[in-house]
Amino acid sequence: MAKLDILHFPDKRLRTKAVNIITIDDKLRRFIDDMYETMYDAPGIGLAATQVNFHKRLIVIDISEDKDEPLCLINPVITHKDGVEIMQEGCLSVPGFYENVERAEHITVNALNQQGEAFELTAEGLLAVCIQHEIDHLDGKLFVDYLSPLKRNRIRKKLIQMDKELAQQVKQPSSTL
Ligand code: QAP
Ligand code: CO
Repeated sequence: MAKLDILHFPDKRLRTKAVNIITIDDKLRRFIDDMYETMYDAPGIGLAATQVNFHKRLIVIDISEDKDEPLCLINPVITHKDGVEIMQEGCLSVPGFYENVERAEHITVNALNQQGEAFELTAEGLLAVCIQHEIDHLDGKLFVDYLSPLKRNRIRKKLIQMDKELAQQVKQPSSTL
């Protein structure tokens, strides 16, 4: 198992549209395990392959308190949406920022599991919001896209600064200061 690096907004690679997965084999299943490890370690409740620079349609989610309800969706497609729900969202690709976003309250989604079997899921509340947020990633979309340009630009500038400082810290580890 390995922890994967997470891309941060405004990295252009987060804008890539992911393609459908054709072959579900052991190599892909090992990658899915790495995605779970990365998400649980963060810690986060959802991670899309796009965020770890793998541009295929795959997401992992676990919204449970005890982190023992993993959910993997391969080639997810939302077939039904209704209602409106406003929830505060965050994102591992936008660390430290949380804003309200409006999404569908109830959804039905079709996907494949890790064995390549098709299944259908209906969701509401946090799970419904999380699935919509993660599928957005696969289409190159981020929650900050729903905010005003002013808010989005503030977040962009702060994250560019933060990542610059992080890169400096890596070049000058505390032991050499
Ligand atoms: C998407 O996001 C989501 O800023 C998943 O410093 C979030 O797991 C959907 C995280 C909320 C619906 C509601 C964010 C971790 C995790 C941060 C996440 C951070 C550390 C975000
Ligand atoms: Co996200």
